Amino acid sequence: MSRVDALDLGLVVAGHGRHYIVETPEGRRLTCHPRGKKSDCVVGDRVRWQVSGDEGVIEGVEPRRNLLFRQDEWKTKSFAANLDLILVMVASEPVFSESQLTRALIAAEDAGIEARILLNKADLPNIDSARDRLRPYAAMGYMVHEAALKARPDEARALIDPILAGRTSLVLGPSGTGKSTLINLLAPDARAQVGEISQALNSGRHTTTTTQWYWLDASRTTGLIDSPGFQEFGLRQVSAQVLPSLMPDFAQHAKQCKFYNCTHLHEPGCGVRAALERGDITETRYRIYGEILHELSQTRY
Ligand SMILES: Nc1nc2c(ncn2[C@@H]2O[C@H](COP(=O)(O)OP(=O)(O)O)[C@@H](O)[C@H]2O)c(=O)[nH]1
Ligand SMILES: [Mg+2]
Ligand SMILES: [Zn+2]
Repeated sequence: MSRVDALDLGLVVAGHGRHYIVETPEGRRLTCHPRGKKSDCVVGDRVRWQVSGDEGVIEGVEPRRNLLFRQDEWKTKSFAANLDLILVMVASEPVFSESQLTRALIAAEDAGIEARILLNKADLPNIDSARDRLRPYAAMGYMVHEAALKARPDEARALIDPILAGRTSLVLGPSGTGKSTLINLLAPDARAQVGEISQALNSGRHTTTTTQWYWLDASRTTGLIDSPGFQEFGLRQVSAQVLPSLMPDFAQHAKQCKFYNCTHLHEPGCGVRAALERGDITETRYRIYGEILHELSQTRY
């Protein structure tokens, strides 16, 4: 057993800058600081730590099962690690961006994590157009669920509880879609769980500016992670060649392409463009593919 293996195990439940909140197996929470760059960690990480005064020092991070992150030209932003499910939330209002949705789904595919879509605010009149825009995502194989978290909370719980039970899930989505409403519905003691501590980490600000872990059950088997909204969702971690394989509607039709290295932009005998002509791939998805491919083909200096 190495020196680090002999240390206590903990779960990272919140983080901000170089401060982390680590939870012990007994459920005690304490502020920890990483020792050196090597112990940089994210929410969901299992870490080895030891006491240092009334705080803790993180000495090492256990190997990760997976890591969800986004990467633009200059920086990498990690969402969380060791996830079973990514719940991408959208709503009938505000109108959601299919580009953001697609990017989140691609990042999940790339990280090897199951993703589902949750459409909220089913009580509002705009629901029909939101539903229409999500139909292609269901057709390409994603589970698409619909709820009215605020208007019909009991019904929403009955739908969502079994999906999350016993797993670690990350909620992702633009602000205003109902992420906090979901957390407060499923974790009624949400404030008590991380509130005070994150208040300290956030220096008193009220909106979600850090990623936070909530337990949904007393036996602490079901974890739900809330993350702050984001503007950009860079996918620089993905190589241009594998991009179509991370988009299920493209992957399916790319098998028919004449050239194995088809970019689906202008080659003859392209199965993807044939599917686009038939309407089996939507104009929107094809446009988003082109935009992401273009980003990934930019030279980095
Ligand atoms: N009409 C309607 N409004 C909702 C529903 N769920 C949440 N909201 C409202 O949408 C707004 C944003 O919700 P919030 O949970 O703060 O979203 P967040 O920014 O994703 O955390 C709030 O005013 C909520 O009351 C719903 O099912 N129907
Ligand atoms: Mg919120
Ligand atoms: Zn092609």
